[in-house]
Amino acid sequence: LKTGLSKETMDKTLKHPCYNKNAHDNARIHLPVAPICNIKCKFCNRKFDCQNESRPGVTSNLLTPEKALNTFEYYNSKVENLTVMGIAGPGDALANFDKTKKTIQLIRENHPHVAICLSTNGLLLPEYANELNDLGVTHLTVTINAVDPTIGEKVYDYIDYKGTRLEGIEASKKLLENQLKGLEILRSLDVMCKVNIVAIKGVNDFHVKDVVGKVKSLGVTLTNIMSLIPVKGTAFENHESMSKKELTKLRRDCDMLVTQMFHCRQCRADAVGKLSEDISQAN
Ligand code: CLF
Ligand code: SF4
Repeated sequence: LKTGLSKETMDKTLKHPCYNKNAHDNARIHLPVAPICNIKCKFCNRKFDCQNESRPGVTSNLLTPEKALNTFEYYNSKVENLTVMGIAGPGDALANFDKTKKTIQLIRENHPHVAICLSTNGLLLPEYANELNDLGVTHLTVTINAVDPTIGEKVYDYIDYKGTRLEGIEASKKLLENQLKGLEILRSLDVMCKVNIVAIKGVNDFHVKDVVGKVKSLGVTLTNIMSLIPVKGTAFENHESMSKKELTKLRRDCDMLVTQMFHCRQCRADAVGKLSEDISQAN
């Protein structure tokens, strides 16, 4: 565990099925309130959910913050041990800050025992890190696919930042700068952090260990390496994915540096239940 966390955040971490594999009987719900994204990953087809935290190929129904609270309450009465509310898209949680904020406030007011979990590409993290902590966010995932902009350039097409579109190396430099700055700020706050990495064969797979080492130096104590799932209509449409064996080997190698998740399900942005159940709100 990260140091400097409050007892409340540590207790919530124990009941968080992604952060603690022993919490397999605890459930999480993703509330899909964040449609917009402010970057373009080359593996993403925006017809689907954010691949930084989700399995592609399915789209979630969008909810307003008020509907999200109703949805939470509906599932809270049906699903046992619902201890985590996550916002994981379908776009980026922070690129839709007003909706994300309102949803957090509604859940916090009505269900203070629930851990609040976000996932983001990190572009706006320096701007919002302190406010997220004040809002009561306890868990935050940043997806970082490269810590070398020349590799990042092969993963990202562009970013939209403060009204300007940056492309190529400029985009990956700025994104990386903000991701690392964001993690640095979170280090001193009461937020448990995780870094997700999408491993792409021949593009960044050989570099994943460097990403893990870098975020370790910023105090991150858990990382989650996921395999690229090639999606139609993207630059990686016909790209070969890593085999299960290759992914396990990479995770094991990196586990020497930082604790790895071995049980990620690449959930949808509207997943609900235990990680083992694999259901969505559309089912
Ligand atoms: Fe959701 Fe992500 Fe929070 Fe978990 S998922 S926002 S940390 S509550 Fe979990 Fe799903 Fe893997 Fe994500 S299994 S894709 S790691
Ligand atoms: Fe797509 Fe997510 Fe990347 Fe945005 S951050 S481009 S939604 S994969």
